[in-house]
Amino acid sequence: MPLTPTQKIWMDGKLVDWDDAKIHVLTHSLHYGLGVFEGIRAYPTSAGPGVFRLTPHIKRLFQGAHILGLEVPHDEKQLIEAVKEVVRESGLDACYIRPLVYLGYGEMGLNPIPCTVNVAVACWPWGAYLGDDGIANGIRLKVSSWARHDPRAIPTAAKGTGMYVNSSLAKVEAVRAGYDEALLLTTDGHVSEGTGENCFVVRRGRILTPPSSSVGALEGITADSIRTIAADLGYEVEEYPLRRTDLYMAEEVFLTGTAAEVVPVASVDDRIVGSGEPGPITRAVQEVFFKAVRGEVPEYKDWVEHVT
Ligand code: PPE
Repeated sequence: MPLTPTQKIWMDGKLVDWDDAKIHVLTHSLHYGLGVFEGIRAYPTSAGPGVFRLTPHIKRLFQGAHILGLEVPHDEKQLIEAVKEVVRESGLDACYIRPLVYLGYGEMGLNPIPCTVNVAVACWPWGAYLGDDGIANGIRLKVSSWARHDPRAIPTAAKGTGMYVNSSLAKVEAVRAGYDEALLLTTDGHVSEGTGENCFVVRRGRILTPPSSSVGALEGITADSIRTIAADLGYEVEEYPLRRTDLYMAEEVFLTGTAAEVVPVASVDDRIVGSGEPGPITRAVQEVFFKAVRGEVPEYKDWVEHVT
């Protein structure tokens, strides 16, 4: 999706003009993929732009850096402020925010220990990641021929930059075959996650989701919000080791993520899910979610962190 520039990007403590936010071609992370990032959204609220669950996103960024052995030269508070500053400067009330921790210029070779750690925070307007029609009517999902990373090979609990080679391979395969999104299985055939989304399945009225830790899925912050919303609506969400055929037999399937938000799945591998229309549970959680992000649900007001 093409980028629409905004005013400023925060780089290592300073705001720089969008066009000046440049790095050297010998930047370490560009070659070896060792870095960590976040995806966060701001939504319009009655009190100006509100960043959805900003603190948990920044905490996960630091956790990921810790897992990958990267020492971030700022603290959580500074990066929370950096996000707010970038959103304020943009003048936007809805945007996608991308903090990035990467290894900078000055060293080469696989040992990252001597490298400098740099941090950038950018934001830009980003519409529905899987399309407005996807959110309204559901997407076509394809189980990928690529397996999800084995957590013994790469730490899937970190949102590491280089790990997204796996997601991009799956995404390209699905899109070229005419689908909207790919769903990755573990090497032993359990449902893991989408290329950038967690997966939920409704079977016999129960909401099931794979246990993140054992299937190499990211512990999604949107998924966490959906679990709370579902529980408050009276649905129990159970962690369950789902198989591919559980997707085929499901009454409803939906994906969650910051970029994707909450997206119904209309079909999996060309098999219609339920009636083919977004199901009642998907609709119910979607409705509350889109109100919550705008600060319109009193119980979830704390999820919205204002920038002024
Ligand atoms: N799994 C993966 C692999 C993933 O990348 C994301 C977020 C999630 C699950 C959901 O996590 P959360 O956003 O906390 O609910 N993917 C981000 C990057 C997408 C991109 O295209 O870039 C995102 O949604 O911002």
